Amino acid sequence: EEMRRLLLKAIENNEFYISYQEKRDCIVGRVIGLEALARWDSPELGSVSPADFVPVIEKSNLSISFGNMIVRRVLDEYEVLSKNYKELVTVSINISPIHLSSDEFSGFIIRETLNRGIKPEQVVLEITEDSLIEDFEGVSETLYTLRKVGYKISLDDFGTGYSSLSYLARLGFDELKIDKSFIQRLGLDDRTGNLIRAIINLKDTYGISIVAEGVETENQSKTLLDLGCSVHQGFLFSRPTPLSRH
Ligand code: G
Ligand code: G
Ligand code: MN
Ligand code: NA
Repeated sequence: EEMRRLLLKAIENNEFYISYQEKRDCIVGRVIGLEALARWDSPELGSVSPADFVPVIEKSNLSISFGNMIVRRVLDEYEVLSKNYKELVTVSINISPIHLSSDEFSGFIIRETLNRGIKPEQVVLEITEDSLIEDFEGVSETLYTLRKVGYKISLDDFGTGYSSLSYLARLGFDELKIDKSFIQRLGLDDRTGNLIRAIINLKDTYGISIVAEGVETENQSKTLLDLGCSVHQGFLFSRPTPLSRH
């Protein structure tokens, strides 16, 4: 269809840019990471949200070329960033299920990272549960390889799938991001608080760090701190913005 044709052209003509959102440790009081979020400025359609174009990419066989392009762009920008920042922050990249499960993925990202002199330890790969459903064996092997090299693996949108806990037990993760839908219900009912507390308890069981995303109010931030979650991401602290403004 039309959007597919425009996306193909957009990948060729570089119509994308990257916005970065800060991830803040509220106890230490500093930014510890940046999440890269793709943005598309289409000459024909104007600015299109990834919530709208990423699904079309996935359905159009463009996941790998798009994903590779994003990885290269983010690592190029990170190479510059890490020279300017005195305190090094990590960079998080959203990896689509199709991209992650392609045979070339681990070789590709390792090469692109090391070629730029970037340490894999500084790179966080955000994946969703969907990645694990199709080809669990293949993806878990890829994740094992990547973690051994030093990459941090983050399970994004945690709580929105239906079998997250079994994946946590079977795979090694470094980070878990509580989906913003839970954060938005915080304080509105008791259940949500209890659920978030249970998620935060996984920190010790699995030795992972817990990130709350979609934190918009001081109240949410304070409640999360009381519950034992100190790493927050959301509009309260940072709107996604291009690197030149970080
Ligand atoms: O940035 P937010 O604007 O609206 O993003 C909407 C959705 O698009 C989120 O689920 C986010 O994870 C996803 N997304 C944003 N950037 C990328 C990207 O570079 N790659 C992939 N696969 N998904 C992305
Ligand atoms: O799926 P993923 O978690 O990667 O997507 C992050 C999405 O959340 C992006 O669309 C980003 O723009 C959005 N986002 C980030 N912070 C906030 C926030 O505080 N509130 C809301 N509503 N959305 C947010
Ligand atoms: Mn994400
Ligand atoms: Na998320």
